[in-house]
Amino acid sequence: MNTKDLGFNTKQVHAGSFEDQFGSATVPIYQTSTFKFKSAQHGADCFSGASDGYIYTRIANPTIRALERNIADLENGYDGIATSSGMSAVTSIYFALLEAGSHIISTASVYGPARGVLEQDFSRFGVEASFVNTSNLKEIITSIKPNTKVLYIETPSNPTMEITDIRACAEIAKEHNLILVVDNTFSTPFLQKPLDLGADVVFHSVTKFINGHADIVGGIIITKEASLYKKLRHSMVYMGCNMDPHQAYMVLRGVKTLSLRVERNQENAIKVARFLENHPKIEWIKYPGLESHPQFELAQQQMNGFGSMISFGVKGGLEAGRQLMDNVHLATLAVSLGGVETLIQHPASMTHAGVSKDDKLKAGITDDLVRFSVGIEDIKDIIDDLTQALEKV
Ligand code: LCS
Repeated sequence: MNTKDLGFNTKQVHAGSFEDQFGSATVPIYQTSTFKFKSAQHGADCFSGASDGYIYTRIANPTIRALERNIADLENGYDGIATSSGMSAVTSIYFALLEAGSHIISTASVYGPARGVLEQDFSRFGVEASFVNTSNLKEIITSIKPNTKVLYIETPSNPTMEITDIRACAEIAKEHNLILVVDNTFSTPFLQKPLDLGADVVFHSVTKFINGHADIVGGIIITKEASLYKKLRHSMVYMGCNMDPHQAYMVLRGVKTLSLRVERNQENAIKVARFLENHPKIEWIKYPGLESHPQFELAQQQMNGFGSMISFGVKGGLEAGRQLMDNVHLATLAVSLGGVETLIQHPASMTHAGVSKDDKLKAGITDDLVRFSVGIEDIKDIIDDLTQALEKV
């Protein structure tokens, strides 16, 4: 179905779907590792590209292709590449776009392992990386070197909730011949479309909002045009980072309600943010939808909503934050984010534990930072839970 000119809600339900021989109303799970050729010539044609038939599930599979086309449509991109996890999307991107002697500039407070794999692993192959506060464009510009190939940003960033100006980064990237990659996991294409703002590549941990039900891990990469798509698909296929058909089916089911969930997530989030902002036991709070957020105006310009991730510190620091996390009942004390359920976690000792103490502080990941992913439950219940837990602090 051609959904290019249809609205977002229509696209999320229908984009990428196709008719099969039985008239299935949803895209079935093509649980097969390999596909039968009609003849030896057909097999050879599939491999040479003369025919576009399916060959082998690591390379492509109908269920996975339906998901890839769906999210590519939602992001206004050329095409998509689904991966086994968000991290395999990250490593496929690094593998495709970097080489020995090249340099990448990245947001300092990116998801911990996206930083760790550059520092600990890609460094062994001669790749250099600088981690800067990408919210400050001057820091990006002064970090550019003759060998810089990629500008990689996460906005809002995990877990500091800092916003980077995507359009300005696209201009910098164009001027210096860099590829601009945006991790759009926190916003989803419903709230932010990096490719429309000038990015070359956008990706997601679909584990989060896109699937939305905390029951699978996965990733997806979308490019603006064909040549980067080919490079990235090659990288995914050769590293074996493919998604599985069953995973793709689950994500296809999840994405159909993306906008409905995100609307409710963020309707609750602003109420939680205002509650915390006014609570006497809260030291500080960072949510892009609050006027107190340093980039509130930029967030309004480049996002269609502020999402549902909140970071805050409890008065009394780490110990007080621990007491809060140990006393919530409705919110689940667990990593991950972007699901229908409310989650709470402590980045310094959990998701970002692999980042050195010094680098954590430079990136703004303080010991007292508590991260809250607001779910779609009744707002009264979420706030009652926080109220009773804060009373015990
Ligand atoms: N990008 C962002 C912004 C993320 O938050 C994560 C995971 C990834 C990439 C990697 O995706 P994955 O391989 O897990 O699908 N973030 C997590 C978090 O904050 N808690 O647990 C995982």
